[in-house]
Amino acid sequence: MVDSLVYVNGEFVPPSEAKVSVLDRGYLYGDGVFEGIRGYSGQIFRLDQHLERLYRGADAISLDVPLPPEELRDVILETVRRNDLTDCYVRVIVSRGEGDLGLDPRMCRSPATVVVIASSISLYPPEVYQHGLNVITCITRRNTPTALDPQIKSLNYLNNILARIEVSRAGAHEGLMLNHLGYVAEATGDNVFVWRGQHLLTPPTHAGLLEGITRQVVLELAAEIGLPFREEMLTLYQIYSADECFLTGTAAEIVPVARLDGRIIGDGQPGPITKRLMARFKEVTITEGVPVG
Ligand code: PXG
Repeated sequence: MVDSLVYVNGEFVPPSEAKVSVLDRGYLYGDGVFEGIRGYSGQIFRLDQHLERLYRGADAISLDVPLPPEELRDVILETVRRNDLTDCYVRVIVSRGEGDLGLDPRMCRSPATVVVIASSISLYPPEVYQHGLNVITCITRRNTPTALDPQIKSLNYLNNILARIEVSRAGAHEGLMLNHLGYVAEATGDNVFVWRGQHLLTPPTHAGLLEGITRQVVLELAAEIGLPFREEMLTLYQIYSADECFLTGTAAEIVPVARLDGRIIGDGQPGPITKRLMARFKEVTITEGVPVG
């Protein structure tokens, strides 16, 4: 981040000068939404889907993004360009802006704050892509959609962070989160898939999960390859006894799961279906995308 530039409300500034007010409601209340987007070989992967999710989330919390999607799209491309990055991780943050204390968003006196950071990310050590993740089931349940819908990628990530703390304490790589009924929802920052009974299965959105862009890509790849797939409520039993399991996310990409709660999944190595999807995903990420220019 030494020579990097960050976009803050219409300006590109060095990170040390990129400042947001302590009275911004993103800071005070987690009042805002964000996106994590990846660029590969000078192209931004699934940019329009990320933008659509961001604007939908903003709409869900009655937040007006002060610039239209086409302009924010240009800002994202410009931020990547100015940082001279070919492979990157872009973080877009829209918070409600500065205002007087008090929950009512009408306390807000300024337009929403828009920040774009172009950097890099690595969630897990590189060897897990060859050998698989060690995953635990977290005690912390995923937010219930009737309270705060996980489909909104809001600045309130404490639910996920509490689960992530359990993961670190257990010395594991990642944590599986169940919904309030005990069905599998997702991992702390990734979606979950299993291959069992010759079907690819993943929980439906109403299980209480973020509808991942990578999850969508994997479903498209499954259709393309001709793998039968279904969205289905999953219990822990269906993961423990799966032939293969993997997680998906923009930061994680596709990452195999070797163990869950100490139980070996399949033969404990990335399986043929997982490997096939990983290989095809790699091809897709370097061929499609919006050129940074
Ligand atoms: N579930 C949750 C809760 C997430 O936050 C995903 C699934 C995967 O979605 P995508 O659209 O990326 O396939 C996410 C992704 C970060 C960061 O620091 C963001 C996520 C996960 C981990 C880190 O920007 N979001």
